Amino acid sequence: MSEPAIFNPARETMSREQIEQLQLERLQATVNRVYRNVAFYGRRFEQLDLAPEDVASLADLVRLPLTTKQDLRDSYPYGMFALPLREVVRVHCSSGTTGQRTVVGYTKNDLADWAEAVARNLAAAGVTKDEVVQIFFGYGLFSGGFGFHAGAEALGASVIPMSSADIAQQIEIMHDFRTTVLCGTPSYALQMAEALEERGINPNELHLRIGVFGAEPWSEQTRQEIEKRLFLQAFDVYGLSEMGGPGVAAECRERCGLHITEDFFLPEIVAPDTGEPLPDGREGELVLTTLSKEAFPLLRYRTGDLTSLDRTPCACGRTTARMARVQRRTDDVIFIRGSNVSPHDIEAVLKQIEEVGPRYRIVVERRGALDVLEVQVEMRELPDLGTITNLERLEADLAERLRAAAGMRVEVRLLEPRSLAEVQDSDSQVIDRRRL
Ligand code: DLL
Repeated sequence: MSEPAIFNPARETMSREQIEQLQLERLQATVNRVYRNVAFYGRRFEQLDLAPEDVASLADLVRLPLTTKQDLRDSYPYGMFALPLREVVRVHCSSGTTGQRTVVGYTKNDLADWAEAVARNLAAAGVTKDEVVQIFFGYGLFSGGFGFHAGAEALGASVIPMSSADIAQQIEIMHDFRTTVLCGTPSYALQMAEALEERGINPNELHLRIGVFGAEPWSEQTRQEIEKRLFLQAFDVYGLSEMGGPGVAAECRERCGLHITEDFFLPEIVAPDTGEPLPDGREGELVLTTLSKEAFPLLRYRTGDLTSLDRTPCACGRTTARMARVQRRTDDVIFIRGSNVSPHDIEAVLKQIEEVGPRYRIVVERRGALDVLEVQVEMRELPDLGTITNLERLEADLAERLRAAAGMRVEVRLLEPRSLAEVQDSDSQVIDRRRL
């Protein structure tokens, strides 16, 4: 077996001055590109009375406009692309909701950079070309499967593109093909561990060594549980579709924060309420600027993820900034079955139906091996006893509309009028009963 190595030492072990010089050059190029080619940014620069030449140092970053998810939604589908579609060779979308997708484009160069970034992430976890890598992130509009696929191939590993095949198949392949590395969501990894136990398969019979898990928050306790039950070492990997997908940051074998691929992404932390920059070590909202993207460059994108930065060198030899593991968001996005569901989208559906409201609750539960999303909503009036069929019809109609909005089956529970009256406005509408 070859020793785990730094995939691109020239990029991952630069001095702070070198990193910052490269970031400044790339930031200036990006600013020029979006100013000229993306109408949204052209307008923002005008409003702020800002010209691309005003970015003379990294300290000028804070003068640039922030970009929000809503800005991306408003420009659906291609409004934020900086190049004509002719140059775009791939698109992916943010996962989950079908109503409010955001679309991300890639040029050939963007795809090559993406593969490099994920290859670095995998190498940081100790993955080498000798590994058999089973990828159970979904392949499709979601960026996870394709991103890991390209990264693992760039590393030279042997890739098994399982995508979201069922657990029985995953286990059969893992066993027969002697899989050594698993890549997927931690929640699905836990379900695999349970399935192994149910089938009486001892993980000793498998060849697993390393798990690279992400796309949703998971705790240290979950990590320990997965490691104990699958006989592997588990590493956290972070990304988001707006930045192209996975490849933004990942843990090395020291597991003391996630190394950011800083030549591709410029990180900042801001106060979620005011947008004011916060110093290293302070927790706040992660804001990212793309530094190499051709098709879909973004300035100061508000990720909604809460974390902190550490720019001190790491014992692994990498000098790139590290971010703390993301455990919370600034909003109530629910991570369920590999998708992200926003309570806003649920609420938008409920508001369209006059018989229900105003108060509602979203309850997430684990039932057997399945995570279930239930929407409990008050009825405006108590229906007559004779209208059971109408009630059933209402429930079915609501379930169908919510399924379309959430991109998955949603259970509906109609509640008596005012039964949620005691719920305070400040209370979260989301009750997550799963063990995270
Ligand atoms: O989840 C991209 C990805 C694929 C990342 C595979 C890692 C591995 P989205 O569907 O756009 O993209 O979801 C992005 O998921 O803003 C975080 O809130 C959350 N998230 C992603 N990774 C982690 C993680 C992909 N390791 C959103 N820990 C992000 C906690 C994570 N949250």
